[in-house]
Amino acid sequence: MKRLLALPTEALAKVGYVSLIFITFLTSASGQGWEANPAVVERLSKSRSEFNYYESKVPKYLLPSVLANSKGAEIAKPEEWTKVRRGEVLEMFRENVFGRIPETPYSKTFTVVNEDRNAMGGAATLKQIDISINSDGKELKIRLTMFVPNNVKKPVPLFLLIDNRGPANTDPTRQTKSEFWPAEDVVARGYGIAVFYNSDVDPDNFDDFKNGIHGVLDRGERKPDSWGTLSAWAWGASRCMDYFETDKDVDKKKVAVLGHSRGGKTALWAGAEDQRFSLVISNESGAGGAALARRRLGETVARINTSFPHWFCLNYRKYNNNEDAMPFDMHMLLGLIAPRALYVACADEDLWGDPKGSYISLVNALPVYNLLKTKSVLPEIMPPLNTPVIGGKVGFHVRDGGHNLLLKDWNWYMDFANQVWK
Ligand code: GTR
Repeated sequence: MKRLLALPTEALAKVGYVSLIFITFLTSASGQGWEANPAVVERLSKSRSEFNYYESKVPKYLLPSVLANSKGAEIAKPEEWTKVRRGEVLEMFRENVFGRIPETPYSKTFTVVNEDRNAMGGAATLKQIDISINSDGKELKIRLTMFVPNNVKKPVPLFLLIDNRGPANTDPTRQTKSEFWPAEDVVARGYGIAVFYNSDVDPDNFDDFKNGIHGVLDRGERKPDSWGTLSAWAWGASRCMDYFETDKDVDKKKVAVLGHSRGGKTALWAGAEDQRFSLVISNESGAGGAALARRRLGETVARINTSFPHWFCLNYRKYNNNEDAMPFDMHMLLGLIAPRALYVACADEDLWGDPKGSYISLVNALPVYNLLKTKSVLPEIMPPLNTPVIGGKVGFHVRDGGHNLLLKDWNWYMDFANQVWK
């Protein structure tokens, strides 16, 4: 088990991180928290021998401080974060990881194409909305599907899923049901639930950015910081939020954005770019999401940029096999969600997504929460398997089993929402 300690500047100066004030230094300690199952470590190591799954082989690393400003000074006042530092960190992620959204003007319309007040046997109202984006004669349509519980006070808090698994998981007729989007269970707890299909916004393959929203909004040559596909999906989540702002059934102060895996990375970026989301949920987001890149456990920066060349901006490739040169790490992406609610979840057998690296990342985002006076504390030792931990505005769990989004995860998210939205 690891402990988290902060060390002062001198140590950083030695390795050239002169502008950084605090680091996280990992030392050994013992505890009762979650540890990777050695049999799973063995199995995964055999199947992907070029990647590291052993905790003992995680290299030593230094984390940049989320609270040090560009001149190296540690900020101490909430307004220094909200007025200066937050913008600097956001820019770092735009410039180096997800890319910048183009400023091309567009128009937008919402069309309710179907409304059924008697869905789910009368328990909910189904609404299907086409969000149409138009620019220079080109059009993109995002199909938003949502259920709002009928027998509760309006407006309702709502969960928006970024669906990366296809419409089969989100059947509006409810003939096919899936734990990935458990609409009946969410409605039964008094929440609204919504979904859009990520490929409506941008197809999930390398098409040289010709299709989807890139085909509609991109102009001229691509630049090293032009937006990638994850950024496009996050932008799509914001267009759904635009719609919620017009729907009297939805409590716009209580909208959660949630995604699994590549959708989890996207949910984090959507929450960073768009502060209207008051709760952000990252389900097994791993590399390019909640997991610290510097640990190089499971999926690495080089691997993700190679397997998925369309996900990030070109600049992210500067950090292929070069993680220690990053002026940021993923704890700083999590810090961008503060002071809003944030839940990070992992799965026991999903070591590709580095559960421990995701927890350490979350712990290292907490200085922002505490600076912003939203007291949020997590134990240094990871919580045991299937034991959610909530510390103020942040939550975390490691669920048993493999890489998936299940009802068990959703139930813990709703428990968390009950607390942070009460
Ligand atoms: C994997 C990828 C992960 C994760 C996952 C998913 O192949 O390496 O980063 O995004 O796909 O989205 O299911």
